[in-house]
Amino acid sequence: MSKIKPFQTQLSMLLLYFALSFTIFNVYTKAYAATLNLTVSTNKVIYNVGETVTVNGTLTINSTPVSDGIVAVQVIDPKNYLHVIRALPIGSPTNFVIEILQVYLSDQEGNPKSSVKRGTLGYVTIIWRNNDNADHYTSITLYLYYGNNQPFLAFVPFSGTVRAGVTQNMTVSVPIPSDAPLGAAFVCSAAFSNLPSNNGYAYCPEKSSTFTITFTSSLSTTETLQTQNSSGTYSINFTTPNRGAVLGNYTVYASVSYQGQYTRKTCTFKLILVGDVDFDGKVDMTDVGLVLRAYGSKPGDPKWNPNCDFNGDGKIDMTDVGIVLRNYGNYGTY
Ligand SMILES: [Ca+2]
Ligand SMILES: [Ca+2]
Repeated sequence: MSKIKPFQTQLSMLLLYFALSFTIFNVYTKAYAATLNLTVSTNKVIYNVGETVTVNGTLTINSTPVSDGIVAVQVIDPKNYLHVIRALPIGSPTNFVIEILQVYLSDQEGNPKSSVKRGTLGYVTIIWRNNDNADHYTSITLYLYYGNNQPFLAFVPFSGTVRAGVTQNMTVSVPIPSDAPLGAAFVCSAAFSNLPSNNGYAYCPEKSSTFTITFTSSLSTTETLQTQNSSGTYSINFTTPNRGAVLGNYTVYASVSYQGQYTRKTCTFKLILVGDVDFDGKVDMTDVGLVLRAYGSKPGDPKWNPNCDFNGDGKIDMTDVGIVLRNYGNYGTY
């Protein structure tokens, strides 16, 4: 028995050494090297009008998926207008400094409504609260999109200081386009320290509700929706309209404030009008004519027009004619 003891002592010393160094290492990484890592990307770099853009990314701290974060995602169109603004829960975040309590379609006085006629002015009421015992500068956002996933309105109806413990509400008008698709639509609101493009972050996950865009007045129910994302990842998507989109380079911002650290990442994508040979913003008979004129040509030929080679295979053939015909009638603005 006594012969084994030195070995046991050595072993326990060794274990103690490992335990100590492991603890010191952990303290060290927590205090000095907690690396917050946010990624953002789109599933494609170039989209044709009518395609769906998917933005996704990950949020980790020390390579571990975050289970209680909020990622802000903002998309700016080529004319620098707000296109999409979201605040996505990563896992199950709690304890929000500023919180959206409700957002819903309403009348001008803030009474809930379930439907609005297209081509008229609708109203949206937002209620938010400062849960903290300090004042906070806040930007409240509104983002509306159709049931077909096309964004149609994104703006900041309120920016200012929200006093400690105070609940505020606001009713704002939202023009419903006369060409709006009938049926379900969605309104979404979140509270930010500032927009991600201005180095801000989301205070809370968004709240959203659904309403109906009608041809004439009718009734339907309004339900509140809550976005869910699993730990460490987020994803949103939106569809670009094939008629009336702003063409060019879009910028996507993603930001997060987590455990005292702030990080922001950006990526870009381009929206193009496939089939628009003369770049006048519409695919019409002129473009079909230009493709037919260049038909059968390859680089170097007098008839060759690189703008007509939509699939980039170095020849203008039936495939390119098919592409211009398939996109016929689409339009957008450069
Ligand atoms: Ca054209
Ligand atoms: Ca071709």
